[in-house]
Amino acid sequence: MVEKECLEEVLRKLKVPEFQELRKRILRKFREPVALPKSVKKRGMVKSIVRVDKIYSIVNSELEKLIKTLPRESDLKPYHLEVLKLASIEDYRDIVGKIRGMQAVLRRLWRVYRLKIKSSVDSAEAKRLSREFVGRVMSVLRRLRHDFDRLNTAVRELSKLPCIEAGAPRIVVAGMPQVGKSTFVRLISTARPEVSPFPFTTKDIILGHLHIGFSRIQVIDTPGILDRPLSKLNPVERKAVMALKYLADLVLFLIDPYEGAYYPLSQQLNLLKSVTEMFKGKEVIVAINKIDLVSDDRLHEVEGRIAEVYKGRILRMSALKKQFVEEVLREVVKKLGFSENCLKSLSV
Ligand SMILES: Nc1nc2c(ncn2[C@@H]2O[C@H](COP(=O)(O)OP(=O)(O)OP(=O)(O)O)[C@@H](O)[C@H]2O)c(=O)[nH]1
Ligand SMILES: [Mg+2]
Repeated sequence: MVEKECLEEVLRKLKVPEFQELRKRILRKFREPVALPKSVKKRGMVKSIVRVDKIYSIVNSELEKLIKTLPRESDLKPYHLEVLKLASIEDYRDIVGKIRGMQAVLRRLWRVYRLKIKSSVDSAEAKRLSREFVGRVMSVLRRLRHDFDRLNTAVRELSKLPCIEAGAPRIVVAGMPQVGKSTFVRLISTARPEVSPFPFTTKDIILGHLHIGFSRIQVIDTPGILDRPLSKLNPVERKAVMALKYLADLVLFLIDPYEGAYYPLSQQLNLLKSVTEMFKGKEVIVAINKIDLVSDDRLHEVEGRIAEVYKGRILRMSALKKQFVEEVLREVVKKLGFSENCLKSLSV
């Protein structure tokens, strides 16, 4: 069976026309010589009609492609709308509607000018009318210029999202920057997010799969979130919040216990508290990562501090050294409701 492409994949291939580029194409086409069979009469008038038809066909096919490919707002999932909002596009439906409207305006113009040219008195008038037609088309496109730019932003932002399946369970890996989210996701799933010693290495939502028996779990890497009020978060951090809110069946929250961590434990715990409060209905698993960097005493101290804000079981691992990663996975898989049998097939 051929798998249907997801919306994001379709959008990755879509090119929103750019006004200047379209303008150049139209002018080039308009200047191209028109070859007609010898038998054709009223050659000047026919050439003008051919030119008008060609211009209309270029513009109409661009608009048609857009209208056919762009999803309706009602087909977008809440997380798509959230991503558009983060890109300051809250009027997606209006933009697409405007393009549809302009397509109809262009069709009318084309019909009117064809008739006018057909009833022109001589080839000079036909030529003047075909020029006028191009001018009117340009002015319609110029009015759409800003909408094309915003649509381009919308398409780019939406196509950065991975193809999320509705059926397969999803875990979202979250935490402050640099706690090792991407290292963990790389290790346990098919995703290959970049890992580096600098905060905000991950700037987008990244999806990987973890195969267990015949099932697959969607593992989602997110950008780090800083400990600050929601209204102060930047658009990159807000993508992580969006993933937590809309995509997570289960949240795996990672903590860096190292005294010299990029962000102090107190801030990490504030964030953990905010996340559990903000997403009350969601199951959250907490794992201390980078245990290879700290002593047992420090580990106990960190566990004690976490327990002040989180009541569940606290796991430990080192994603870099591949220590106890399997234990974390077991907890994840168990919480997602997989059977003990499935757990047997897990290995890191
Ligand atoms: N010692 C040690 N280092 C680790 C471990 N896990 C990750 N690191 C290192 O921590 C740094 C950050 O790792 P990332 O996986 O990029 O962290 P992240 O949470 O995805 O960071 P952002 O994308 O910036 O939010 C890298 O230098 C990793 O090699 C671990 O278990 N032990
Ligand atoms: Mg990362």
